[in-house]
Amino acid sequence: MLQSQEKIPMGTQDQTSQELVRKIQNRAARLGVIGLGYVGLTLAAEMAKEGFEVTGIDIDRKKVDSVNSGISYVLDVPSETLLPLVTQKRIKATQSLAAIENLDAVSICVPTPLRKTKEPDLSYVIAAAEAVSSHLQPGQLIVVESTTYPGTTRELVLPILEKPGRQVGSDFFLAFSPERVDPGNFTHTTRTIPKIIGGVTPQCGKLAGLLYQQFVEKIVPVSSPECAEMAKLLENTFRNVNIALANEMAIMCRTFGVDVWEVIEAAKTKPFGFMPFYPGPGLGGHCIPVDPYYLTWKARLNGCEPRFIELAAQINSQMPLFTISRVADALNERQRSFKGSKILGLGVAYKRDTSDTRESPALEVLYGLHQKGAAVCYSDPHVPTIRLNGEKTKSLPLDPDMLQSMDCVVLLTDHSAFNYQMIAAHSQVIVDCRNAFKGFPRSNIVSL
Ligand code: SAJ
Repeated sequence: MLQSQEKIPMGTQDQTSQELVRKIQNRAARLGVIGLGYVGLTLAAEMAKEGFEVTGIDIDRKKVDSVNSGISYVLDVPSETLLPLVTQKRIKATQSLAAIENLDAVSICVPTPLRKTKEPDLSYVIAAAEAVSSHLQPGQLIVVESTTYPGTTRELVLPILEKPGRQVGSDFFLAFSPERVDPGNFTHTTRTIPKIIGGVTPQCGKLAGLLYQQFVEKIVPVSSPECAEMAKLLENTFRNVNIALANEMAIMCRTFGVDVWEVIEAAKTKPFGFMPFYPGPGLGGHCIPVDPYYLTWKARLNGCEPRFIELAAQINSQMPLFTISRVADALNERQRSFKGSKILGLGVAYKRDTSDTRESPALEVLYGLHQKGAAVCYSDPHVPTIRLNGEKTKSLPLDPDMLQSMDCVVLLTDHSAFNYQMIAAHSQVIVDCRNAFKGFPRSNIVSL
């Protein structure tokens, strides 16, 4: 049971709110999560661990069946945690949107990707809002968690829910609370990461805060959903532009003949006013490269021109090409060209110790090397197969002979599982995009 932090004062409560407050406080509230990805399933598990009965709703039959079998497909929710919650009937999953009618609160955790035009794709949020609207019951609390531009909750979701003459703040309650899951981060979890909550009305915010404080250690109430939406975009845009700065430093250090990693380690010794970010082969994942475009798209609609954020995106997106140029330098030193060279990519996931390859810059580097005529292969202990220029390609096991047969090895994602000693000992030359070979003899290491 969570230690009760300062309770959210509920103020004057109408009958509907009082009923919901009572159900939340005695764990009788039936909770729902729409979208059982790495955010939704993790959230459902935290709710269930606190004693709530949770219904997960997803369009993907495989996810629904896997959850109902107690088999997890999300790194942060081990099956050993999920199975007992399912057998105790604390969690169940369904594809049926009608299940919403039997719930007291619903959290929407669906993807917010980009279209090919780099514009926001809110089709999943709209579909979820429409599903909720067609099954909405009096007094239900709806919380949107999907990362999106400021105004989405009030301008897009609210009208869908109010459509048939319902009134927010009395007939139903609506808030925005950004997900902040960092996949694979077992230090900061859904339970321990402070949760920002902005209600469309004060009562909406209080009810959402009361619900979430049952299974999240710290609630951060803000005055509006727009503030909550903007805070999340600030967090991730901050990360994006600082990574771009690290990448630009890498490009500049190359021209000065200075090791950018040594520069960053030195700068890190400043005990205040500095926060280290690191260069890499580019920006991957479905958040950091994506979220700033939600902000810039909305800003332009409001007449702002976010040049700084746009420039950061340009710098980050040129890093795969910069990485390829470093491979060219490494081959050139050995009188080799791309054509006729065998190149091994180490790590294709978008970041360390994950199997997720969405927006992975490593794939862009491998595609680019292939286009230049190199014979390209890869090894990633977390990613068994990828499509490389339309061909299904398998991850290769690493061994000394295989490494020695490669003209160049490119370390793209620094998984913990790699045997760095063996790789360094048996590779002709390594282009190290992640400073993974820090401290190794430099004779066959080429840094980004
Ligand atoms: N990266 C760099 N240099 C860095 C840090 C990251 O090149 O110094 C790259 C990574 O290799 C990766 C990409 O940026 O390709 C994104 O990295 P990430 O660590 O931000 O990973 P995400 O996107 O899975 O998780 C982030 C969260 N990460 C952290 O706060 C550490 C957080 O920003 C959000 O909670 C989450 O996205 C989200 O869902 O919004």
